Amino acid sequence: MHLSRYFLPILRETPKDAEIVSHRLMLRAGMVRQESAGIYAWLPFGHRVLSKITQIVREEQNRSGALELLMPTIQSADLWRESGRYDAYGKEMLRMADRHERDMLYGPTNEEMITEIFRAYIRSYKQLPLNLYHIQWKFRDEIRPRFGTMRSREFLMKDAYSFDLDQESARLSYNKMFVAYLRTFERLGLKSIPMRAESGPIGGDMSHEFIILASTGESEVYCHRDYLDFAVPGPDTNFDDAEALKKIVTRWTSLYAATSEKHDRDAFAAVPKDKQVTARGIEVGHIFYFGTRYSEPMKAVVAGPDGTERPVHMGSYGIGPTRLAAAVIEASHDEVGIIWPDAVAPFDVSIINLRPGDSGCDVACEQLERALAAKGKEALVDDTQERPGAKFATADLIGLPWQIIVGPKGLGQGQVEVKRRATGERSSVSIGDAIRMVAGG
Ligand code: 5CA
Repeated sequence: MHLSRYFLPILRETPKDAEIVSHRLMLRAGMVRQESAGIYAWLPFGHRVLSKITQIVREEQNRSGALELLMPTIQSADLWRESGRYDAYGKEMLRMADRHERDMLYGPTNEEMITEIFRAYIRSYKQLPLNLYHIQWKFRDEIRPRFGTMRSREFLMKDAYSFDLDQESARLSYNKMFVAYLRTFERLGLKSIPMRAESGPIGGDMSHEFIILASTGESEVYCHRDYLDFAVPGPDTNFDDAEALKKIVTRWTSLYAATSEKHDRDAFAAVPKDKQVTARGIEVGHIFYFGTRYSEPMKAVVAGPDGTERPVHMGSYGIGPTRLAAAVIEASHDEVGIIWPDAVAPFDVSIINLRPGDSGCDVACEQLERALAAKGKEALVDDTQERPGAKFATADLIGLPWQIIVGPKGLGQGQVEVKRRATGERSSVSIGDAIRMVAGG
């Protein structure tokens, strides 16, 4: 991709009304544009990041056995009257009427709709367990949307819903999602810690928030330092092995970790002083088991092995991809810009042409771009007429993992300069070596 033909509206000035660094950088790097309070358009550069995030989320959901579908954003109020949540939800719900004066709403979440789909088709325990998810826009009319896409009114959510015959099998579904979440956040380059969260009417410990530590996080969190060094289960994890999953979850819940709502001062005081971490955190995922909270009022029942019908046991599992884009930046930036982890980088490398129009530089850039593409690496070639200083500033701001700087002087000696964005390390190498460094092998 050539920058002269791309749409990357860089802002040189720091936007005044953006309070946190990720919001400032997302605006400056031309990733998003605010269209109304808490409502954002994702511009091409930001959209690439969002697509990479949702793809990783999707792959890990699929790996755990969940099935993707797509439910609409607009829902009927009658569905929510069945569960009793239509009146209870309050002003956060965006309500509207269609031309026939039927009450409709823009979905803030989908428990009711998925329960309706389930009850239409599933009758027997033999069709369980089932976990259905979608990645769809939600709307919550937050009083104070802030921090850009971190807490917005319209946001993307991956929400999964599990269905099981009883509490014991629901626990296995819960554990599958728990492990899938650990893997998802690690692949995004984030260290997440599952923390006990409010579990609602069912009680027990069946609700966890997945928290990323970051100084700008909205929640105050307390945890054992050892969690930061725990190894995350690998891609070979067997999601059909109930015992193995239970072991992983037990280990990841064995030490103290709680948000302020669940904080227990005495239990935390028992953690050795040098292991106590008090920090701020960003909630990037939240998983719940809520048993028959929806299946009972909405009559989603299945016949068990003895033929008697009973309400199905459910859980729901949310991840916020639009919040994650901001969280990744909070966790990975420096004073001059974003530092994308390889897995979510919108392109793999900036190729900076210091003298567009110079045939040597143009040919070398083309050669690099093509050779890297053949190895599956995407380049953004800065072929604009900006000064070198401005090009370097742009490359650092947009934070692609690698930079290859191509100028007439270096080329005269058969060399280009390669810079790793995260460390600032630079080396002058041949074009062949530059390709090997960026593409590996
Ligand atoms: N029905 C459940 C689980 S599917 C649910 O709605 N859970 S939630 O409210 O915790 O939201 C799930 C995830 O969506 C959160 O962990 C967060 O990552 C994301 N999220 C929630 N509210 C917002 C918001 N206002 N802006 C951006 N992301 C949000």
